[in-house]
Amino acid sequence: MQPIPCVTGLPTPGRTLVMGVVNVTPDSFSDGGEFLEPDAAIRHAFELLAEGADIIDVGGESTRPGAVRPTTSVELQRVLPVVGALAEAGAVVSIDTMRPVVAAAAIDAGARLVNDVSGGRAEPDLLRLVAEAGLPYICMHWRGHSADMQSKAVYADVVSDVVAELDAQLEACVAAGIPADRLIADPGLGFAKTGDHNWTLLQRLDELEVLGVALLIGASRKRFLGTLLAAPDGTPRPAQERDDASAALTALLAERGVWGVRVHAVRANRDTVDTVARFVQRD
Ligand code: PMM
Repeated sequence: MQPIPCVTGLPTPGRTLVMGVVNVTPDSFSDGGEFLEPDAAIRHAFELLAEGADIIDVGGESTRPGAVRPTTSVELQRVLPVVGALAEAGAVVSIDTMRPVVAAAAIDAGARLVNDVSGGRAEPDLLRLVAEAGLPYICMHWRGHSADMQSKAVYADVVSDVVAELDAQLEACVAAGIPADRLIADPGLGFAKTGDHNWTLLQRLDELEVLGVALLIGASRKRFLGTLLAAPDGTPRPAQERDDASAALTALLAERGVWGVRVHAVRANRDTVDTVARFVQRD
């Protein structure tokens, strides 16, 4: 068990943080269409906060394999009312976007963290914007947009390749002016990765510690869990029925001291994190 690292500008509860997901999209694999109306998204986010989410991650672009990107104005329309309402209520809001324009508007509306699944590779200007705003930043391993990312799931050794590529992405963040104590690295499970790649990354997570920054993992409801839990006829378990497996992974990750988990079912995952925190505490 590693001590949980601190990220400047974000809560430090002394346990793994729970980031609750709110996808304001019609097509996310995990909850697409459920929270497309701002009121529904806001209501859902407040439920997640009541269940113990430390951070709410608001996104307006689905990144499921093959997804078509929304226009910038559609993305803005989706996320801004939700970010504004949550920030006004005092919640710690993360904006899940690759676009500097969307990040800037969300920061104006009160977002306190930028979650960029492209890790600065889609639009490098985003890094300078985050540096100037003095905010923390999630830098995810990324090889390309969702439309064709699965064709890029080719590695000599997935762990060493992801570490080397993430290290270069983090270096670009620091060069743009984001200090290391505001950086969070994420191996990007499912992004240009097969199910086996995801499992290998999880099994060898300790090798990501060389990156020297806090780690966030987004395993919740992902396809590799649907495959693991498939019915006897091979039909993958539906996304909404993968929460027990997601919480099982959270237990293992919390025990290893990861900084945060990005999840849909907040109550189960927060209960898991609290249970692990008590289990590893020696009085
Ligand atoms: N996964 C998704 C979206 N955003 N952000 C980070 N940092 N890490 C992830 O693994 C990640 C993400 C896709 O999953 P979703 O459709 O459930 O949001």
